[in-house]
Amino acid sequence: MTQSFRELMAREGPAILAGAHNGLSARLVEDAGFDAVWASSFEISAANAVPDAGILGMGECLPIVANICDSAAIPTLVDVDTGYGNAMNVVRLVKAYERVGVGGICIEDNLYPKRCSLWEGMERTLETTDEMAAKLRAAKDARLSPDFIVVARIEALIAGLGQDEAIRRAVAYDDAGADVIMIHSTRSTPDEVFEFARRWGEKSPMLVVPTKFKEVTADALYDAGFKFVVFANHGLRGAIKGMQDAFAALARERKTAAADPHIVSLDEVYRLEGVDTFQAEEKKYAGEGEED
Ligand code: SPV
Ligand code: MG
Repeated sequence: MTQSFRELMAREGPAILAGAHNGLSARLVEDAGFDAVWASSFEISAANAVPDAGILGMGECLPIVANICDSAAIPTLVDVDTGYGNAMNVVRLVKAYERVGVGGICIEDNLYPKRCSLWEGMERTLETTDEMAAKLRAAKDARLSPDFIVVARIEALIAGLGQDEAIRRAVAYDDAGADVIMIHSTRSTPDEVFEFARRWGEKSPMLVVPTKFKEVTADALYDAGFKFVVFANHGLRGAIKGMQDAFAALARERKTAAADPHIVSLDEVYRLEGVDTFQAEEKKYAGEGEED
């Protein structure tokens, strides 16, 4: 089992992450054979029925992230949006997240409070390069383990600022100590992330989230220079569809058997939540502590 993002970086081939929003979804990410968990702000927001717009604070996300780390044996990269404030907020965040087992964080150069990058037709003003660089330096100084990685996420293409600005920011973030550069795009083809990758070369590893450019494979992205590929929100969207289908069948047919085509067995739930281990431990410790 891979324990850290550094180990993943040292390996050949793409490292593929999938999004999670709680312990159960993180376990499903691991079960499906992905290399690491992406603790997605999009998923965590949606799972709490609020928009991905910096509504949830770090204090609300921390226990969710701790549960994610506890539930999967693969590393977790946490999408921390803008870091919930300035460099000082980032210092506190890194200390708190590293303590609960997080393997790395991804900080984006949106202004706090951010607006979901996937929303269309938005005016976008980015964080200054200096302020973002300060957050990255703060994150690197605050981490305890050299294995903890800091990903710098560039929103310049989404903000319409062009490739030159994206590269200028990448250079600044790399100089500030970022371990990985994420270039984000909401185009329907990967052309602009490919162009960025060509210009960036092998200066430092790159990460990409191909939500909108759906047809490109992880292998094609790797061949274009991306080490990390994140399937960010598909587990949650699948879960919503599964719940909608199950609830619709129940509401329509008014009997529990109606849900059967849309749900897993109770045994599968028991497996995922670790009932076997629980029962073995219960047996082992049964009677302990009782008075003679
Ligand atoms: C997330 O999964 O929360 C991300 C990726 O940040 S995106 O939704 O594309 O911004
Ligand atoms: Mg996010």
